Amino acid sequence: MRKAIHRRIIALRNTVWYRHRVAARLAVVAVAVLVVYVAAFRGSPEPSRRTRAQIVDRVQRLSRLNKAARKLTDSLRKSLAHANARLASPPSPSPPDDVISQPLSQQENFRQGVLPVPPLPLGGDRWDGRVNKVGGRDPEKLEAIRGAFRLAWGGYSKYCYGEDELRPLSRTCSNWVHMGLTLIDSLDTLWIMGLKDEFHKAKRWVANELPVAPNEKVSFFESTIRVTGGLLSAYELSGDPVFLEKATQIQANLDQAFQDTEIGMPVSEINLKTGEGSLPGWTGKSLILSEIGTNAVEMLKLSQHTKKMEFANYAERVIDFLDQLETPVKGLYPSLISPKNGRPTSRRVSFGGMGDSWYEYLLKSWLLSSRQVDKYKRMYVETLQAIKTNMIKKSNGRIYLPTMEGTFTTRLMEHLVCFMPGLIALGSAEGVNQGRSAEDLRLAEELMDTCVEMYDMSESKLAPDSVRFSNQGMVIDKREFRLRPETVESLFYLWRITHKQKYRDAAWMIFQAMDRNCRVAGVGHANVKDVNDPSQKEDRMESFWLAETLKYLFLTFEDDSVIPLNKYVFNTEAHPLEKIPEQEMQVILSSLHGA
Ligand code: DMJ
Repeated sequence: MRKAIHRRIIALRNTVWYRHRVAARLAVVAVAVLVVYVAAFRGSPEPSRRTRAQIVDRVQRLSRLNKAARKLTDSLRKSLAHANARLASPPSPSPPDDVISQPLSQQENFRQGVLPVPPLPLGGDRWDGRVNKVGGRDPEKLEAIRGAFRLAWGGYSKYCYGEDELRPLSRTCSNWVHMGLTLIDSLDTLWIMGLKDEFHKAKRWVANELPVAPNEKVSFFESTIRVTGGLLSAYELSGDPVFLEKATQIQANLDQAFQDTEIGMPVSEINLKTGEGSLPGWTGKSLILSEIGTNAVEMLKLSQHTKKMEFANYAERVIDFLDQLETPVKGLYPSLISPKNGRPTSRRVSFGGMGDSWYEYLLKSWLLSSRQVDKYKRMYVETLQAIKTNMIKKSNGRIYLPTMEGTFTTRLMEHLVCFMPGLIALGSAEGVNQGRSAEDLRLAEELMDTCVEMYDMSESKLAPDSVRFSNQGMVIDKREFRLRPETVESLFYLWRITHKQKYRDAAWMIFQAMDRNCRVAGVGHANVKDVNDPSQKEDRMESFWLAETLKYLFLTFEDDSVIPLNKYVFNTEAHPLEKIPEQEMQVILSSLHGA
């Protein structure tokens, strides 16, 4: 009896459970049908009048939509999983094949004492002050900059391969150095950007077609920094001796320029075949400071690699001559000098045109010599001191470095001067001015702000070639933008030295303005005639656009270990050259000083 009652209870429970389960299922199905129904007829004015065929059609469409949504969800889920995995273990920075890179430990050395990095700026930081601890690469920006380079290189290759420069608007070519200037100037950029095929093709041109003694008058200065500098850098990066061979022949021909003045300084222009030299009429046949004084980096390198000491000898001759020149302020040199008696023929002092790279090479020769030549360091520090006490001016809260005429400072500053923030920052990171590194870095950063402001002030966000400072602040002087590198060069140094994000941000803003306003579709980039009306272009793309501007921009977004600053010195045309090892430098020095 008890058993029977128990069985009855079980049966009843099962029935209830079953009924409830069925009811629950039925309820789920009913709700689903309701949802589909509501979805299908949402927005329909009169659902009751729909035909059966319409309903079937709507249900089919909904099921298709459902499938697509499922696919989308799946792919989103996959991307999310991928992104999470990447976040969990970020890829180590990997430079493209063939790029010169150093192990991270060297980068650490730079920070930890081989190059004593000064304390970060103590004040005056008007930007956001974010500091990145590591200078990893930014692949997206690198690709954009490489794209701009490819465009310009492509246009040059298509229309002017082996000639000096491309005129991008008319798609014609110009020659003034007669040695394939853009090709030579671009060699190391091709290498650094990993454009191997283009590099090897260009190397064949150098080996087979580069003229080393064209029967033309060429600029001693421009050929030294662009052609010799470019070939030397290509030699060191690739190790191919053909580059060194050509650089040696060309510089030997250029050095005939030293024979043509009474005081033994090089003339402006020299015919590489006949050795005939000349001086420019517009200077009243005077020598230009930057033209005679910018060759120590290339000459020391040539002597190191060829063991021929006449190159280093010429450089030493120039430096000694300028070192003993009597000037009103120690460390500031006249822009023009008589080739007959070596006296100043102008009282103009400038860190822009006619002066700039002479000062640059004082610090860079010292660094290149692995700090072996005190004279270079002393002269650089004298210059830095003179700038601080005699030249830096302030206008509306911004500092600037104007040109001086005698003892008067003008209110003009050229874009060319904007390499100075980078140079001063480099000297500060290297501790050239003992005990004053932080002060120097602050000066560099403030001047950098002014140079960036020169871009920010115009409608196109391109900088004019020069600005004037009035009581109202900075105004445009020369309206054109010439694809010049100086500001992005300095941003590169300041980024590498401080890792403040603001420097990369500024470089990116400037790159975008350059590419947007100067691009000539399918051909390259052209100068802009008026930074407030960039539609007006000049038919010119100078070789430094590929050699310097795009290279510095690229390196700003590369990892610090690509062309690391503790190993390389950039010549004034942005050609990286390895610091000369101490022992090899001693060989050069003992030969120079007859020991
Ligand atoms: C470059 O050829 C070099 O940087 C040179 O020292 C001065 N200026 C131009 C680019 O503006």
